[in-house]
Amino acid sequence: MIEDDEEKSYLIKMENNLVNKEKINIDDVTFEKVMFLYNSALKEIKTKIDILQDELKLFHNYEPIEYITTRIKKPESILKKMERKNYELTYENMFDKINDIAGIRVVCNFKKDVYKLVEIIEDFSDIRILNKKDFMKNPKKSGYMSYHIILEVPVTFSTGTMFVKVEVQIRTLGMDFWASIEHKLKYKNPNITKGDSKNLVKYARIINNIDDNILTISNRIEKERTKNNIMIEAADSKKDIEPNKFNFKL
Ligand code: 0O2
Repeated sequence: MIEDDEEKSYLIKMENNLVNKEKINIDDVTFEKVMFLYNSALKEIKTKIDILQDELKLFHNYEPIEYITTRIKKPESILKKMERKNYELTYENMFDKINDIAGIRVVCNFKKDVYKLVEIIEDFSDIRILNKKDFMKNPKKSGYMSYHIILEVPVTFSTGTMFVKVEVQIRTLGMDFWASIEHKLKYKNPNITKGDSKNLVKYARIINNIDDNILTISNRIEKERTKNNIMIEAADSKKDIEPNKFNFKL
């Protein structure tokens, strides 16, 4: 395992002239190189989750993922977030404190799928989990629900391997619908009225109820299917012990 200090010095070496306290300049080549690191990390995690999706389908007949999206935070948004949080605009702070420069969103059908995927991702042997936030059990005041994992993925370059941070957001279709709309209408919009804000919280609760009801239906269907399969298997095994007249030999 590469130690933290070793990693940082590796990064500094890789960036050549990137020194800890250097101020961020989004127009220079250093910034471009740093963003290359995050882009590479995003490709790595996307490939892992694509492979997981294929494996679950092929080997376990399980299709929990509806769709996956990825995005790299815009340079201006990185700076804005750092300013909002009162961080000095250095590359060091950008690496250490901004967790969602590379982001992947995994959208599932049911709440139970979200938790299943969290479990599976936690077990990926080559990633490092830094933090988990369950905004499904503890929704934000805004009504926002989702499961966030901040992790580091290993990215291998010609000169060595580096761990780079990615934020993984896992949520249901309903939560994603709400978050996308709310992001456009309210998130970071100071002009929204109190009434509209309240309504958005109300809609988040309604969507959560729908998610719960749909989960109940899905669990019932699943239970029924399992019961039927058990009955079919039992009937099949009964057939096996009956003498088969076509194969019966004296
Ligand atoms: P954008 O524009 O989506 O990129 P941290 O420093 O890691 O402890 P952080 O990153 O400040 O905490 O906040 P948090 O709460 O973990 O949120 C990370 C991301 O979740 C946000 O990134 C949003 O994408 C999403 N998010 C959080 N709260 C809300 C919300 O109320 N509504 C919506 N629609 N999305 C939310 P950014 O960088 O803030 O925004």
